[in-house]
Amino acid sequence: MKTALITGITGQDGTYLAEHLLEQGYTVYGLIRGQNNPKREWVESIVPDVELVLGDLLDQGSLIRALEYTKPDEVYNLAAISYVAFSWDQARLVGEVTGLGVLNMLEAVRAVGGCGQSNGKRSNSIRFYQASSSEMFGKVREIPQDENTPFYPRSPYAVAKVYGHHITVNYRESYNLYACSGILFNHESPRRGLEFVTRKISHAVARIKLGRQRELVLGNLDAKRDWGFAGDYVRAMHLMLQQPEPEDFVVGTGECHSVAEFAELAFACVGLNWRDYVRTDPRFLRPAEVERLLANPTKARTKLGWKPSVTFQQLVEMMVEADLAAETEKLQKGIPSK
Ligand code: NDP
Ligand code: GDR
Repeated sequence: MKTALITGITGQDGTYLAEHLLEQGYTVYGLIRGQNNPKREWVESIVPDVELVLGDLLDQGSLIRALEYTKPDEVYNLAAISYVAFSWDQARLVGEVTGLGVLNMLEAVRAVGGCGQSNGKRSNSIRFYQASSSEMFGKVREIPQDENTPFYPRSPYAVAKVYGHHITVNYRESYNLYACSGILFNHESPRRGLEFVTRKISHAVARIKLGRQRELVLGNLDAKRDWGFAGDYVRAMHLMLQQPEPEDFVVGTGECHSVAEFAELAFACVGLNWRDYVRTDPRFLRPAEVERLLANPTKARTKLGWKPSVTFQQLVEMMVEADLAAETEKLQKGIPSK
């Protein structure tokens, strides 16, 4: 019986990972921040068996206390400010949370796990997973991207993630920590935040179909992403920490599609033509864009035995169906449109 602590439990990936670990027989704790986090109830409704402990990546003492209380075998550091567009507005905060927050957690792991010198012997029993991102490849140096592709971050978020990645590798090499960086490409689901383009689209499609919204305003329709299903990606996170030695892995589908393609498919799911409803507005364009990301997930496939189970088409359908069901329920209950 193993114990895991997940930071970022209120985010998209947190509950999927918790569900997966509970299925594997783990005792699971989730780190939650704030004195009255509005997402607490939502998390408790999905994973009631997860105990929530207070903590914030910016407050190292709280991280140490969380580790002392939960005594985890594995720490999954999913917490971050993860919305790329927002990272230009509050670049310093994003640097502190998404970048230096990783250092805070690694130092807490060292302190609590009693990690010693880099003398070849691993004296810290805690295994650490860092949620790194394909955004680190940014203005890509090669296509597709794998574990050896150089980084070229294009946003304050991506710059912070590059720091998080390198400090994880550095602590592994300096202190012989069992620490892995999972370089995950975009993964989506009905639990995705509404600020991200896929969910913004599926949510709008449902509302337009039900007559609750007139149009959908987007930014760059030509951006291409390697989109997979979040439920598949959390399996890869877990597999990484089960390897004999800690390593970094790229996780993606090896297929990429444009924002326009996602919108076209999503509207088609409800029998509508996307061109009748989508318009673009420059206010959704980014100061520096990542045009195209495509994973080469060969290492994850061969070493972890990981492969995705949900296709792009199935992902779009799953998201539209979930939003349609939720919006229909709201309509039936007379919950006002917003
Ligand atoms: P979300 O944005 O949905 O969730 C982010 C989580 O971080 C939330 O639980 C949030 O809590 C928490 N958080 C934010 N600030 C702090 C803080 N100061 N202290 C503690 N917790 C904090 O992200 P996802 O679930 O989509 O992604 C999980 C991780 O994986 C993130 O690090 C993201 O950057 C990374 N990633 C995601 C990819 C994706 O496609 N989803 C791809 C590659 C990497 P609260 O609710 O309180 O704000
Ligand atoms: P991304 O996801 O930046 O890849 O980061 P997002 O869904 O925000 O954008 C994907 C692409 O769509 C374009 N786009 C729009 N994006 C948003 N959010 N809203 C719009 O209206 C819109 N119109 C077009 C964007 O310009 C972009 O090219 C996600 C996050 O989960 C990160 O935390 C994670 O690290 C990466 O995926 C991998």
